[in-house]
Amino acid sequence: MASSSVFKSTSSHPHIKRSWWKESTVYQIYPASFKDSNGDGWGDIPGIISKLDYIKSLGVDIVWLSPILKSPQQDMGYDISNYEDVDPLYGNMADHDALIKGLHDRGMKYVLDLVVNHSSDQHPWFKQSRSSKDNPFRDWYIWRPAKYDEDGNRVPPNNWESAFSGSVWEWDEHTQEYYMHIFATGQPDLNWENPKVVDAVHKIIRFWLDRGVDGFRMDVINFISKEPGLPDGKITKPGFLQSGVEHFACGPRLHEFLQGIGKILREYDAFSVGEMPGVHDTREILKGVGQDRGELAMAFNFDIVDIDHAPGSKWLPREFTLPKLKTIVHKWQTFMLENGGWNAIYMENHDQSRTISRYCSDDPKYRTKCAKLLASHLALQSGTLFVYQGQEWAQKNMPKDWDLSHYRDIEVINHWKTILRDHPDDKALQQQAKDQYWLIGRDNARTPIQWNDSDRYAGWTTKDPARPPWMDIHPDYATWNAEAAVKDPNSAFHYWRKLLALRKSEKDTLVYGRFEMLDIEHDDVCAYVRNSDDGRRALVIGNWKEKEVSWAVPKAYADMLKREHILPDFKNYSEETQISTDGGKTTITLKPFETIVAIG
Ligand code: TEU
Repeated sequence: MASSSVFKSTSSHPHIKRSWWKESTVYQIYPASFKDSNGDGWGDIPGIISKLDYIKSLGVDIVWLSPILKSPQQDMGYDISNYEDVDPLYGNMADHDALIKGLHDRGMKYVLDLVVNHSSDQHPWFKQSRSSKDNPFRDWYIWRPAKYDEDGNRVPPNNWESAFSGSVWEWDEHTQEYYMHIFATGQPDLNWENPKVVDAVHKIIRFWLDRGVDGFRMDVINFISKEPGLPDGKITKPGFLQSGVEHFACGPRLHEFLQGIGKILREYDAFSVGEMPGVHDTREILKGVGQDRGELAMAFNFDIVDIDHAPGSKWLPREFTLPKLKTIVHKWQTFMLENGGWNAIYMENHDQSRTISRYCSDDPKYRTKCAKLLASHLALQSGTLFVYQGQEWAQKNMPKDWDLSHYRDIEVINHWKTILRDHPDDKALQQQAKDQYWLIGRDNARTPIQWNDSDRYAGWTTKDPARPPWMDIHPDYATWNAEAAVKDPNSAFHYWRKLLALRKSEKDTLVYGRFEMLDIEHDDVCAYVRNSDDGRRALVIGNWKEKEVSWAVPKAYADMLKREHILPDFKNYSEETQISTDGGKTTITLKPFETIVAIG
């Protein structure tokens, strides 16, 4: 880490090409939890259509839906059994066409979640593949014979650990081989070494682009190329199973495959964002998102969302510190701007918990203040901005006192079974796991959207629904809901709305401008500066702690704290911010979770 207190990006960065998708804000919807229009207890496409004006009023440009295609829902639709049809849970193709039209009529674009590292085990391809070793579809998936230990016991082909259930290898009695599934047993990995699989995926991409889809979010797209030979993962923990991610994240043919996809996307000027877990090397990600690479437009990296758990184990806590976060933000902001790449900037999604609970405070006293602090922190960085459903009105994590009966996620449910099996008497470990499920578990992002206080289901479903919501409604819905936020001019909703407008009006500075992280070692304050090529600057300062903090403002930026530069819309306290200058030194004293933005 550099020793100076001011991290300057290098003097100039390559001319960053301008694109509509760089200046856009994406709103992510988790369809199962967004709005239930028919009272079956499950969100659906007509429910989303009923809220398009609400979404438009926030000022977003693109809507990304988590999967709505045919699926047995073992992993909430990330296990697809028909890539060219909508699951009846969500509606039908006519509903989907109506959604696309509804978005286009409102000047918004639509992004589909493309899950092609794996399919569902209920997909006809896999049913064929597992039927016999000489079936034409056998090689569409990754099958391997068993190995045997010195005692003649059958063992899996390697030691890779699945994200959801033990080994990545599932034994198939019928054909006496294992098949690979990096995720659930119902999510067999497709074999991208087979050109027929590549052709089939290209056909799916064209099918949806021709149907009016404007682009794709690509699920774990950096997993599609595995290292030949599928070697054992390095030993980093006791026992047989090891991560192995070094052998399946960003494998040797990834960029060849991405260039094949990129060629099709370019024909349609389509949007693309790749999800790239398990890789923290900026240069590797740049190969996928460099503006002249012809692969993807941008990628989600996992440095920030992996910050508060141990490497390789989501359920072993690791201390979150602000300097760690600032180092990561600095790394990705400066690197991509200086190297012609592009960031997807996000902090929440359907796999991550609610940021006000995770990093700041969701106490009613600070809930909106923290939501605004985090909104300014994220929205004023360079990159394409992603806002997740509920984040715009300060949704928080599930109640801490909710027991595991409220959790639905296969990841938590399977992990808890493992804990009880392997550590039946270790109450401390069991409590640590439950604490981590609450802090960072995916269920926190999946509680039904609280629309209003009209009934016990927060207006999420119909009156007297045939079935209750598939997940419990957060009990604070009467006070905290989308409609109350829209009515309240001081809500996080309107703060986000104004931030998105500011990004557009100040795009030279906020979207394309250079980035400088200030005072990266400071434990409590995160402050950064944006600089446009013509010298217009933005200064974003936030106190991330529940205490008053005084911070020495670097001389080069003290003048930006003059009253005329501070934007009143982006303060989260009504009182004037305390700024003092003594002997040429400027100090700002920030109340708990106070943030300010200055531009000039
Ligand atoms: O997630 C893949 C992924 O690596 C991380 O999000 C994380 O490993 C996962 O949430 C388990 O901790 C994508 C989807 O976003 C996720 O919802 C799916 O479960 C997963 O792929 C499999 O398709």
